[in-house]
This record gives sequence, C-alpha cells and structure tokens, in this order.
Amino acid sequence: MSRMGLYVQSLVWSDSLLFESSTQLLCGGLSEGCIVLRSLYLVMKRYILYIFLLVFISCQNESQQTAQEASKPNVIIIYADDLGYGDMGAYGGELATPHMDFLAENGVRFTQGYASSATCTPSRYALLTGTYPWRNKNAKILPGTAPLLIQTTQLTIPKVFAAEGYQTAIVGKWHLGLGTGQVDWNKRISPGPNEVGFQYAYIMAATQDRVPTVYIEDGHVENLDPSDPIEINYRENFEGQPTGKDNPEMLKMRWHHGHNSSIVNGIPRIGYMKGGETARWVDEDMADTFLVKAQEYIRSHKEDPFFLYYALQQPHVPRTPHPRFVGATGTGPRGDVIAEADWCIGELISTLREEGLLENTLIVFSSDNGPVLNDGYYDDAVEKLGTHEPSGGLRGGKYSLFEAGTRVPFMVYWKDHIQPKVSDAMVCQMDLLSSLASLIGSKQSSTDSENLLETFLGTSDKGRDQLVIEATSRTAYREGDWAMIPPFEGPAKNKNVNIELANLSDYGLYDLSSDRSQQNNLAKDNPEKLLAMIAAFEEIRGKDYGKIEQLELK
Ligand code: NG6
Ligand code: CA
Repeated sequence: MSRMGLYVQSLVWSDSLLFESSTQLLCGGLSEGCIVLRSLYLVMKRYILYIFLLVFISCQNESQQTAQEASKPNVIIIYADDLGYGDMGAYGGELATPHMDFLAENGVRFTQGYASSATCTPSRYALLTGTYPWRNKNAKILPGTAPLLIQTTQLTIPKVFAAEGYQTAIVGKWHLGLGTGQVDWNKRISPGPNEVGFQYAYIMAATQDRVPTVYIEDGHVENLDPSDPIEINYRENFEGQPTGKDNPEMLKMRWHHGHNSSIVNGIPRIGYMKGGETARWVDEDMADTFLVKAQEYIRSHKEDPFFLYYALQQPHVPRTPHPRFVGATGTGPRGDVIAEADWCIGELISTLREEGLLENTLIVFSSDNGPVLNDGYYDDAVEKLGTHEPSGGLRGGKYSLFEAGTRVPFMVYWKDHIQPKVSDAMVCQMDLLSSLASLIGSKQSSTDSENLLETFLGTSDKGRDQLVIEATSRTAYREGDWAMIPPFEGPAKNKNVNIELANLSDYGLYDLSSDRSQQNNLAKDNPEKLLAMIAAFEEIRGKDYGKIEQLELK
C-alpha cells in the first residue's frame, strides 16, 4: 500500500477507536439513547471510510494526472505568415504586440531562430516534416491547385504526436497542396492534412490571395451549395467571369503586380474561380473564423493531450483587418492585421487560461518567412510604414537569401516550466520535429531535424552548428557567426517588392557577429574561411546548388 494509503487507513482506525471509546465512556451502559448513538456511529463509520477512500482515490488520480501532464503536455505551434524579425515589440519593432511579447518575455526568445526558407510552402514543408525543402524539388510556392507535397508515408510532426496518443489538428493556412492532381472541389478533397497526420483540419487551401477562397473542413468545402459547384483554373478564366484586370470598377483593393485574376469579395486574386458563392470566405472575418475554430478545438479536446497547429494568415496579402482593427496602428492595413493577429494570440492564451490548460501547454510561436511591404496590392504598407522596421535591421526580406528572408521571431513559452530568457542559439523550425518528439517521449526523428529540446526549453544554450537556408530554390549556408551566399543569376533586387534578393555575382561571406546587416562581404579578405564554408555547405547540399529555376513574381 502506498504511503498515502497507510496514512488514510490509520486515520480511519484511530478515528473510529476514539469514537468507540468516547461513546462507551459517555453512555456507560446500554441505555436506549446509547443504542441510537451507536447505530448512528456505525453508519457514520462506513461513510467516513467511503469519504476517505474517495479522497484517497482522487488524490492518486490527481498525482497520476500531474505526472502524465508533465510528460504529455499539449503543444500549440502558432505560425504567422510573413511576420518579420523586427515586427514584434519584443524584437524591437514599433508596433504594439503585447500578446506576442508576453510569450517572448515569459519564454525563451531566440535571436537566431530560422524558418528553413524565405517563402511559405518550403518553410511549412520543413516545419512539418523535419526535412530540408530543397530535397523535394516541388517544394516551391504552390498554386491553389497543386497536389499534396508531403508523401502520405512521410513522417510529420502530427504523426509523431498521434503515435503517442495525442489528438492532432490544424487550423489556418495550409499551402502544401491537396489531392493528387485534378482536384474536384465539390467532393471530398483528399489526400490532404487528414492524410498526413492531422485528425482534424480546418484550412484554407493555399494563401489568402489565391483561389479557391473557401474554408475546407476535413476535406469538405464548408457551406458549399451543390447546385453551384466550384471550378478552379490557374491558366485561363471562365467565360463571362470578371477579373481584376478587366473590371477595376468592381475592386475595393487595387492590384499592384500579379493578383489580377478572379475577383472575390471585391479583391482581385491569383487564379480563376467560378461558382461556390455561398462557400466564399469574407476576408475581414478570417481571423475571427480561425480563432473561433482553434478555441473550439481546445475546449472540446481538453480532456486528453492535443497538438494544435494554428497557422495564422496575417500579415500576408491581401491585408484585410476586421473593422475593429482598421486604423488601430496608424500604419495602414499591414500594421492593423499584425495588431489583429496579436489580439488573436491573446484570446487563445485566455482560452487556455480559462480552461486551466496554460500550465500544461507548451506554445511555440514563429513565422514562415521574412517581411514584405508591397506584395502585390496597393495597401499603404510602404506609405504608412513610418519608422517601423519589419526586418529589424537585417538585410533583405521575404524571397531573399540575406538574413531577413529566413531569420524570424521565434519563441517557446510554457508557464511554470520555462524560465524566461533570451537565447542566441541558432535554431530552425525544422528542429521542432525531433525536439517535440523528445518532449513527449517519442524516439522519432528525421535526418535534418536536430533534437534541441533542452535549447527550446531554455536549459541549454547549444543550438545547431550549421544550417542551409533557402530562398526561391537558391540555397546558402549559415555556420557559427558566418553566412555564406553562393553566386546566383538574376536581378539584385526584386523591384516590385523592393527587396534585395542576394543574387550576387560572386560568393558572399559575412561575419554576423560584427556585421548583422551584411554590409561587408569578406569573401576576398578571408578566402580560407570562404573555402571552408563552401566545402561544409557542399557536404550537406551537394554540388548542384547552382542549377535553379528562376522564380517569376509576375
Ligand atoms: C507570390 C505572390 C505573393 C505571395 C507569394 C506567396 C505575385 C505577384 N506574388 O507569387 O503575393 O502570394 O507568392 O507568399 O503573385 S507565401 O508567403 O505564401 O510564400
Ligand atoms: Ca509566408
């Protein structure tokens, strides 16, 4: 019997002995009152025993539960879309982001946290599979009609969790392809997130600026009217359907480059869509829609451990804050949707707190790639920026091999389990697969994903030694304080988005410890270091990194 059990037993015994002797003493003989008192005592004795037993069992359950909670905490990955290194207050940004900052200031905040890539699809692929995206030639920005990029046999984070008895869910942006080629949006769409480990999925297929502009729940388009079927085409328009290009009078947001195909909700998109009127989303409600789904999931799955991938759509274009947030920051829609995303995070944290789950939930927050201002719409992102610096002083931005492309906000929060700290360890989102596996007692891992659990929990300062980063199929190398960028053809700057891409005519070598904004190319001054970096890079990447298809941002 456990120590607790013995204690309870002895309490029962000592209590009843005391009661017995005191009643005898008081009554002295067998008076009637005494018989009543004695039978009352016998009944009570039994109840007291039951109560103690119940208390004992519930204590035992509670301690078992606490032990289980510590080894099987809930895990939530909150993943922003295009949030830059400098976009949060905690990273020096001028925008107020109190809830993101709460996670950063009470958790481990990484100063060298990386997405694998400077665009969305490859970063999400690396995050979920723990595999470098350049190992999969299709891991590029995908159209809304692309087939599923992850093999259904491939290891993924949700599969790791599911194998350990977790419930798993994604709410938000997917952008990893759906189906096997020709998707019929009017039937169950498969394979998709449900087939790669997510037991529940409430997603948008690709991006907010791409068709189909509908929510998909476990493979079914939500609110679809079968008499108005959805058709999607990325090459040509459907007869008689208005476009951003031909019908500017129908637009509430003007396109700057690309984004001039089908019009949905007054916003011109990438790709053509017909039908599905009742199923089309209202962009301004998207943040609330995803938030409510995430909250509902948490509330209805709180009894057993869960893994939730909450993939926010902000601040990717089109930036459509709910009217509650319009004008909230004075920096135009980009700032306003960051404020909106921040509020969503606050609401999610409140839900966890209300449900008593905050101490038992590890939260990771990061972004899929660096910042961009004008990404194809006239939305005042440039004009109203003021002195806020989305890249936090790093060079480049989204699409770039310079640091701002892949170095992003990255923090891990776990109430009462993680001591607040700032960590300079180099970590990549790709490392979450092996690290989170280790957290929940799984031995699963992948070749490219390092188990950095202690670093993520803040008990170690050791990060990865090296990392290959990727931007629109081009790859570069980070090791220690150094960044090496091979030469690539193409424009130095993407003029539409006004971002330096890091297409250098010769090798670039930067010492980030003294030159974090990559202004001094040391390749010529330090040829030995350059050669060592190239050799180490080629060891991982192979030698064919120069052969790339140019990405065209129309
Ligand atoms: C580009 C889009 C850009 C954005 C990006 C994907 C044009 C001109 N530009 O092709 O607006 O949608 O793809 O962004 O179409 S990501 O964050 O999902 O990678
Ligand atoms: Ca993105």
